[in-house]
Amino acid sequence: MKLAKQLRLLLLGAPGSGKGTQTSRLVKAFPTLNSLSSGDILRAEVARGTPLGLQASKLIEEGKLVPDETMVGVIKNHLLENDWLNGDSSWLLDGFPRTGAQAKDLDKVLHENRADINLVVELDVDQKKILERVEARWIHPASGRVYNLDYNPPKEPYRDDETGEKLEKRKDDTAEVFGKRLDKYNEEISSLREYYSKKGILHPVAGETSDIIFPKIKKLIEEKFGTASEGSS
Ligand code: G5P
Ligand code: MG
Repeated sequence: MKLAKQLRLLLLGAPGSGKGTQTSRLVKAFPTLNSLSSGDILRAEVARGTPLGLQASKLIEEGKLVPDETMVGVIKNHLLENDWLNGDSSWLLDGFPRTGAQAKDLDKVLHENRADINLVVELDVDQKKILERVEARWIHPASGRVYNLDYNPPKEPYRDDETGEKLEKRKDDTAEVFGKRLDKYNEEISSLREYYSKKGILHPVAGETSDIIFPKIKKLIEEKFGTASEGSS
């Protein structure tokens, strides 16, 4: 489906709430929508052993946040490199911003480029249920594709559906680190909620599973941004 207006969307949600899962489904449903995941970007830097990767790897493994200034610079560079820092592109950010300071700094950069955020979706999932999700998660690091042994298992056990490459566990998907990540999320989310609800663009979307949440987000986007059939202007 083609969007009638450019969409610049933030996906907020606790660790394991399904941000990555919704991102994959949304980019499939709306092919002009691009996506950036701050966690995937950082994990790629860790895998490449870059200076940022070295800095981030310890923080990620301890369930701590990478400093705001570093993160804002990373996302800004990715938007620039992809030529998305303008009013003509549609994209969604998964996992960024996650502090009030990141949100304000991002807005400054976007506003200067006439690319203000126009929708923020907060995934509202029962936090008691998500530890078991991340314990059963396996990822394909090169693409960011996410699997779950119970919910969406790979076609071949522990192998990526598209490349056949081996899947890996994330080092921060242990009960101990997950607890720290969740605490950090709960500490930061109220300032983000307040910030975006004052702007009138925050939409919490609740559901027990990602299958229930996805059609609600899709409908919200269709209502607010309209759709045009492929090929029409
Ligand atoms: P990340 O990578 O952004 P988190 O903690 O925010 O990590 P995470 O863990 O990636 O978020 P998610 O993307 O919200 O979770 O969830 P997901 O992967 O889609 O789903 C989780 C699992 O559940 C998967 O196995 C999926 O298949 C399954 N699943 C989905 N839906 C359902 C369902 O309905 N039912 C069931 N049973 N299963 C389901 O950030 C990692 C680290 O990077 C740093 C931080 O250190 C952070 O901890 N970082 C930043 N630091 C500072 N600022 C930032 N902006 C940063 N961004 C990242
Ligand atoms: Mg994710």
